[in-house]
Amino acid sequence: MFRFFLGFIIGLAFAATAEAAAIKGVVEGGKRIKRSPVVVYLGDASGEFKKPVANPTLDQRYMTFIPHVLPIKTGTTVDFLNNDEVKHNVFSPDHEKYNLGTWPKGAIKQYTFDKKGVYTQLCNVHPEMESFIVALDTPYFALTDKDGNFELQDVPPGDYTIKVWHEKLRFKKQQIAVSEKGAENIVFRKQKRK
Ligand SMILES: [Cu+2]
Repeated sequence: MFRFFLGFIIGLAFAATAEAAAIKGVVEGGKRIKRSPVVVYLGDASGEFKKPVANPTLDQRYMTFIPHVLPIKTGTTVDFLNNDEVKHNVFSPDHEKYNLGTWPKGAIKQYTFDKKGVYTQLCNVHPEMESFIVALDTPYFALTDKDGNFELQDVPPGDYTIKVWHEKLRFKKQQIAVSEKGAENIVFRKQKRK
């Protein structure tokens, strides 16, 4: 009886995971991807999606922004936290443009990204500081690891356009079919210069 019950539970678990699966692949970009990761994402998704439990943070630490690239779903509020002994400023020259001011260690400012797009983050005290917030109209996105590998999780089966964003490199979008088992070996190759 217990075995039967256990089998039933495992069966349920499988049924639950079969509804959404992972898309795995690699972006071939060499050293540039080691320096700055790629955002991999699916084309615009409609529907209601859960907001992250906690706001993602863009740290100002060691005289730099951490992380260098922060993908978010539109509607997300980002916390900008100064962790350095010096004051930092945060502004973006992109889209609606904003300047959050200049603040000391331990203080947080916030900004909510309602429009999709790439927002360059800069500090007017330290011109070498730069990072990117990528606001997307989809909850299906991931950053590549240092070797360019990515995994988009919990994607429902269907046909999608999969795209990538990198601060320097450009890649062609692809049409992919995602089954209940997901999709594997999606490869983005660097575009040859004409
Ligand atoms: Cu600064």
